[in-house]
Amino acid sequence: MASSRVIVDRLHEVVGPQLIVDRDVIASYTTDWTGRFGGHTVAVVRPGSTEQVAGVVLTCRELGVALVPQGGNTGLVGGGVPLHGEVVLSLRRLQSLGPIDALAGQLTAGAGVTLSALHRAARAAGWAYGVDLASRDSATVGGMVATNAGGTHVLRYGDTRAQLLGLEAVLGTGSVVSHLGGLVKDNTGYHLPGLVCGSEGTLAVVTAARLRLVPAMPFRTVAVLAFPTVSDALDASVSFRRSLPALEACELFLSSGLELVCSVTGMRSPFSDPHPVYLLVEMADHADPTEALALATDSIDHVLDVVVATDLSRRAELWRYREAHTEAINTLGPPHKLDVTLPLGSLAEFIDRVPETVRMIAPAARTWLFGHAGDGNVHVNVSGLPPDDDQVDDGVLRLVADFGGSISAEHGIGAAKRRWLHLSRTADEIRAFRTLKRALDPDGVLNPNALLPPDGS
Ligand code: 2HG
Ligand code: ZN
Repeated sequence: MASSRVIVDRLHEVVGPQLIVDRDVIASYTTDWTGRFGGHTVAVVRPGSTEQVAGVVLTCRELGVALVPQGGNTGLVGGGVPLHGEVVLSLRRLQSLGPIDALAGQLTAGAGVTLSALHRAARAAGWAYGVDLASRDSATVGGMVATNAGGTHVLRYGDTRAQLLGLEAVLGTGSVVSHLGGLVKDNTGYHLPGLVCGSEGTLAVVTAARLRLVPAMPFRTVAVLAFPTVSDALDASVSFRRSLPALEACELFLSSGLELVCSVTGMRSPFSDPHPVYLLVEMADHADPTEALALATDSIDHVLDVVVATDLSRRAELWRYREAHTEAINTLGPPHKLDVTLPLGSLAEFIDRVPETVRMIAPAARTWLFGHAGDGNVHVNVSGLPPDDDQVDDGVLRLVADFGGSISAEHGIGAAKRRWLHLSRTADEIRAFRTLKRALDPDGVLNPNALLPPDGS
């Protein structure tokens, strides 16, 4: 491999002053959002065009140095930070936001466009974008495509892959593949967007995406319902999904999580008395959905209490009880994050059993459970563990596999879970992954620490 001096000089030829070596500036690119994963890098490069991205990939390939593509650095599994000296390829400057095709309801967005900017652009044109998540102000289109981001609206609009009509990306060979026409029906061979989406930067660097938009819904109602048990809350979630076509989100959290959120944010609980389990439900429609939600709620058993909001600021407050879990848990130190999906029939039992599974392995650790009840995705967060001790991760992920679940619902495998990939994928599947990796990134330049288990394991 070339020396640091040569790497810096050669990359400088490609991106000029957009090469960062200043240690203080670099620090924000080398540690992930949780603080659990981080390393060092020779340089951060911030190309301003697809050609420059290709130039960076080609240069790294030629010099035998690996790179880590990075968007808003909101990843939670160590997949977007350099762990062993890789070059950081920041895509944040790819900010182009094309015009909205009002006939098709589509737009092309550069990899560096944030989710909030995408929402604003869609809204201004009378449309909406179907994916939403708490890190919307920092998460970027490129990162969301690379990780197939899910979020809170998956049960209505699907994940990022379901919005993706086309892609521009730089392969590990340095060649640019671009298919951004946005034709909804287009059976002309392999679906590269679908393949690159969720590949966590291991096959290609996403530079732009063609995205479908969804109709904007002028009326919105959010409610938080309280239940005595997880099972009751999940039964309610099934009933809402069956009876409310305008259901946009159905999110679960527990009394301990709400208490922590309130103590960290200074918010007051929405209820005068604490309850064991909460379900946040959001409806969005062309007419006011409040009545439909009230009727559906009346037919549900074991509702202990309910608060409803229709105006924007109160709705945002109710959402904050759920969305602030991540930052509240982080105040306790870097958590271990196990983002998993269970078959809906096993979700309640899994949630009941996880705290005990953790306690058996690490009696002093604390388990936090919350997530997207509507699609079976629960976020198991464990605080009070040393960053490198992964016995709890092992115990919980094996429990997930025993229940027929997936070890990653939406955050990806990253560096955090690669050694457990076999719990969710067969040996033949992993071999096929490696074959694809070799074909599109023959020299292993792209994101070597993410997704695929180390060779030989
Ligand atoms: C969420 O649903 C995010 O809020 C983050 O996926 C989950 O912090 C987490 O574990
Ligand atoms: Zn989530």
